[in-house]
Amino acid sequence: MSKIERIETTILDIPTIRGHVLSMTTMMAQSIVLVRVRFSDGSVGLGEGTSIGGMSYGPESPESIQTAIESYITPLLEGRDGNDVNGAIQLVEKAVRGNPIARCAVEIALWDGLGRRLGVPVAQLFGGSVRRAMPVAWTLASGRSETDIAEAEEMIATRRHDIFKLKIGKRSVRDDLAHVEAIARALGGRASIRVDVNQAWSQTEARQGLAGLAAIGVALAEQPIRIGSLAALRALTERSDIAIMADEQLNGPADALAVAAERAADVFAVKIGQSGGLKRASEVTAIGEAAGIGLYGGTMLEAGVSTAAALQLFSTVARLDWGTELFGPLLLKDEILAEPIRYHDFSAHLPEGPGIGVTLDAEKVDYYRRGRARTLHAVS
Ligand code: MUC
Ligand code: MG
Repeated sequence: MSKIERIETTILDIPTIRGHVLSMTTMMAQSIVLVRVRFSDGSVGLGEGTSIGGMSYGPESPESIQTAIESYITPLLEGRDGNDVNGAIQLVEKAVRGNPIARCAVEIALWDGLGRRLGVPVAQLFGGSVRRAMPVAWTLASGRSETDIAEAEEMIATRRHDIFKLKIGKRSVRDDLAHVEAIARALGGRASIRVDVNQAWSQTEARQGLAGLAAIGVALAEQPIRIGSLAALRALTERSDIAIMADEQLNGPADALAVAAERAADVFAVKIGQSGGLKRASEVTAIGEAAGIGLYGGTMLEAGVSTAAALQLFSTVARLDWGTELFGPLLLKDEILAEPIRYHDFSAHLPEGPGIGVTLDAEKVDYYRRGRARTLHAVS
């Protein structure tokens, strides 16, 4: 038996390559809660959890993720059989309500440790991968149409992305439609254009906005209205000419079942963090598949560890109708993996090797560690 000996957490603060403008916040950096689970046989499992814009996107923050893990999850798991991942999930779910990102960060590390000890990728623990590469969207969110167009052109030219998600909802519907139209016209059918409103629209704004987006030729709108009323989301989905995707609305299998039962959305943004771990995210995909709802591999703008874990899971899903947006590491100014995840030919590629298939660059981790005393050298 390989026991869980110790669980360690570290917060890293890494600048983004540019301001990432969402309806509720502008991100200049991403804070990553890195988890290391140390097992009695010497093996180590890696995990990661991120929120977006502190607490502005959802109820968890980097600090709450760290506290939930250190004060509530770790005492439950230390000394337990490291191979009993399902037992750990059940124990944690019973004692820790909510906090899906914190639970997921630890669960990733447990699957990673198990895969490493068995010498198999995590995908194999979920039945095996059916694809090694997945289409990957890029989010255009500089806040300026011209900059977004230039960014998209570069992504298409370098064959990195041809699916673009535009962040809207901060400005008026009219201004947002002009912005989306400018980008769609510039790219002229060479890319799939989608939008994410991040809950910003009222029901009336959503009706107007969705009609305008359909006229422009946008393929999909993500979370147009605030979460809570499935009846309201369903009313929009029923009359919309473009696909409606549920994102913030989905916090695990029970929410997925409720959305599916109401036919409140056409597509699920499946996020391993928001779902409360790989296991529950796989159940969300199963509910979506059974209900005939389209699937999309979503992100919380995670760095390489959680992105690799998500790739492992999404590689096992039968239909990924809308591809993925697992571009998180590319939004960061620096890479914390020893070997970065590969992005080319409009796809993210599944890392090779046991567990989630990635290792850390120890120096980078140390450099971005929160609270680390940075030595400033005077320039003469
Ligand atoms: C979200 O709302 O989907 C995913 C991509 C991105 O740019 O923001 C996130 C969060
Ligand atoms: Mg979203």
